[in-house]
Amino acid sequence: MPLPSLPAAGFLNDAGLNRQHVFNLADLPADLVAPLTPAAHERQLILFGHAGRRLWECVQAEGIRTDHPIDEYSVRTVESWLAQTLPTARARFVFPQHSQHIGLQRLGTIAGWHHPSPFMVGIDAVWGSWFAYRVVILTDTALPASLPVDNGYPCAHCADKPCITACPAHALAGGTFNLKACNTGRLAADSACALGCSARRACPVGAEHRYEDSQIRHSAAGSLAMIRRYQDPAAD
Ligand code: B12
Repeated sequence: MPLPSLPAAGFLNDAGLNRQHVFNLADLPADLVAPLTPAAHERQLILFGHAGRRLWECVQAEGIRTDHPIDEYSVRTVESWLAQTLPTARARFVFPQHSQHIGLQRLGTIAGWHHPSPFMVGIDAVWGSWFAYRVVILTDTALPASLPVDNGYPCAHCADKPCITACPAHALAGGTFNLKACNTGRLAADSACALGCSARRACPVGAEHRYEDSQIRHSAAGSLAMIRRYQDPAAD
């Protein structure tokens, strides 16, 4: 039996937002929902993600003119989808606007998308770690809730774990991810991974979906800037 999909999912897939999941707010853990302070009429949460290279191709085709082209493109795309598909729905964007307040990987776990890789970016057997969460909206809709889509956890069968040895900061060597070592390694003057995680790149799973180098550099520059702000909040 085909899984229920969002109306006009083809529009989103073509635009690179090729992962979507509808949750009923009432079915989600209360502590995940609470920071979003849903209004009484908001009954569903729709998560939009991208996997693979298509999104960046679309972003580049529109032209990169600001510091946050992926977020802006993704929001515009979901706005167009809403206008075409659910014109009477009331929808509120809660991500990317409030990114610190929503556990995206927890949502991804419930959707079946997320399994933790040794380097903590989510992974599955089809896309590898080459996917991310782009937009979350709360709506007053009554769409069919999505069923989890779980492509499997490849690290469970990976004997070599090349990600662990590829990390120049040895952040994965101790059996758990050492975020401090990761950050220190990325901030080092001669860092090999400031603008692209060597562990993520070494993972063979879903290698055909690996982002183009310009996307890797773009996203890594964003997280590097975030790390610099953590270390020196006065830097802004
Ligand atoms: C803060 C943050 C960071 C911080 C530190 C992470 C941390 N936990 O302290 C920094 C700036 C270092 C960072 C780096 C990166 N991040 Co980041 N980050 C976030 C953010 C905004 C919040 C995470 C968080 O703390 N949530 C609060 C907790 C309570 O939420 P949670 O879901 O319950 O907790 C999970 C995560 O925190 C995770 N976790 C714990 N420690 C770490 C450490 C790292 C490095 C990561 C990635 C995850 C992670 O495990 C928890 C259980 O699943 C999320 C977006 C979001 N709103 O979720 C992205 C997010 C986790 N990051 C993401 C990515 C892609 C990256 C980078 C690869 C970006 C890049 N290209 O450089 C790097 C990865 C670092 C590496 N290994 O190379 C993606 C992961 C996508 C996926 N497939 O899973 C997310 C989900 C953003 C998105 N829009 O999709 N990140």
